[in-house]
Amino acid sequence: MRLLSVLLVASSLILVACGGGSSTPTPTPAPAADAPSAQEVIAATLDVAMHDIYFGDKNDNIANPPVWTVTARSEVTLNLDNLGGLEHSWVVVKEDAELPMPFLAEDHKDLVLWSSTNVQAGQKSTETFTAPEAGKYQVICTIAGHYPVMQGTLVVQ
Ligand SMILES: [Cu+2]
Repeated sequence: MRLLSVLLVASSLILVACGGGSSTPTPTPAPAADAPSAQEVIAATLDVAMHDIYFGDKNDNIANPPVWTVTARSEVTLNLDNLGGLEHSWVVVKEDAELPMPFLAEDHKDLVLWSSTNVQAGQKSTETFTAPEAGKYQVICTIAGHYPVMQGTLVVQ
């Protein structure tokens, strides 16, 4: 008997809830005039130090490649700072590419997704590119002999 009354109370509550919901339909909010477009891109800035011959702070790019993280399809501003005495580049390799050794820039253009200019010794270069789809991409310096000791990872989220 007690169970029945609990059920009756519960079902009447459900009825009230349903009745209230159907009599007051949820209003559809009008779209705001300044709503961001679906095409809006997120800007990101990567600061990359180049040395002879490694990226970042330590000459251990093979064991411990520096990781740069950006958002998929965002506009990336890349600030390259060549602190070395040789020229260097920052080149994103296609996701599924297997890199040959030695890597020769002229012979292996088909493996490249995006390439910076070659930054001369002691120079800086600011460049922009659109981040690819989400994934993990190898980044290498394509100056002859610099890969594999000069490399990093671009993580796109
Ligand atoms: Cu290099």
